[in-house]
Amino acid sequence: MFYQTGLNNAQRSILSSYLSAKWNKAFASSPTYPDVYSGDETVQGDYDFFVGGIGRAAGSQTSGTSQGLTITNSSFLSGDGKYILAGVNYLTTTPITGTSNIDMPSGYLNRSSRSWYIDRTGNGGLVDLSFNASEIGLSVDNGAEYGLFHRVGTSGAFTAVATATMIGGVITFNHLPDDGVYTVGKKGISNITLVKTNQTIEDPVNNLLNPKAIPGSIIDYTLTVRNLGDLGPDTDTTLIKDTLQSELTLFTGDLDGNGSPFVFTDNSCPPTTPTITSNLTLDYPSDVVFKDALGNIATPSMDYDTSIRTFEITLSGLMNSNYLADVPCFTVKYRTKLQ
Ligand SMILES: [Ca+2]
Ligand SMILES: [Ca+2]
Ligand SMILES: [Ca+2]
Repeated sequence: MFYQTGLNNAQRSILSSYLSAKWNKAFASSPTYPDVYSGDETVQGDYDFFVGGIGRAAGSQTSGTSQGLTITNSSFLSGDGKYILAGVNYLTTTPITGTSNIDMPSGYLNRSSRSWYIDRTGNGGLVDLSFNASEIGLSVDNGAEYGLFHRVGTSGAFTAVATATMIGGVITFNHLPDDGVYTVGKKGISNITLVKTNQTIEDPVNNLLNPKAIPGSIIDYTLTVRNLGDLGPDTDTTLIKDTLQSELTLFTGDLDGNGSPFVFTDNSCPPTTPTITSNLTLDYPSDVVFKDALGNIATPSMDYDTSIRTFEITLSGLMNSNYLADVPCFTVKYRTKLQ
């Protein structure tokens, strides 16, 4: 191999590490030209190919690429002996492209099927890790949020360690990577809607026959909750908060036949079809907080209770998403009396 200009020591070390990984040959490591890439070792998953990166040793190399990942120095190369190199685990004319759902951290839809081993030598500072979407086979979605995924070793779930927005088809994380396997994944969005409807059940004049909303009437309210997003909210964070109109009194006794004033019905939300279960449960009384007019927590009387003005229901579980086209939904019904 011949170069038109002399290589500095950093460039020699990067080049020697690249050749050593590709051809599976150790080179005589010296203080001047050490092997600065360990991703080619079997224990790391044999990320032997397209090794490139940055480094500084009496001269520097401030950017380097590996199969759609560009590493650019930001504030990392503050002294000699510092390197960050990346490589991939394939050597084919058709590079690995597309997405995978395997070993995902929560909150993400999918990730690039391609992964890189990154080996860092030296501490402190930051670099830009830029992933080119079309080059690695991700669809271009400028403005969408992405995560940088990391794991140590060749198996197990990734952890999202940084987030960034795609701009111009490129996702750039300003981050100091540790040693390990990296890839990039797309964030999901929760889009939860709530619709409130009511039905008069009984009035003091007509009783159950065509009841009207007049003083003394019993009116049932139904809250219909759907997730139209491609991601579920975090576990135990789906919260319903409802403040009663001043003329309504909440029934706090047994409405559902199991002691709860709230009737929870899963996967029944006409006219939306097709629907799926929400994967949530309403555990009464532990999921419910009642509050009075001043916002203080109140204990319900088990009957129509004029002191209760607000309730908050934090449903248990991780709500499904409509990522697979079906809409997860549930309803919560409660009973009131009109003053
Ligand atoms: Ca090596
Ligand atoms: Ca190897
Ligand atoms: Ca290292």
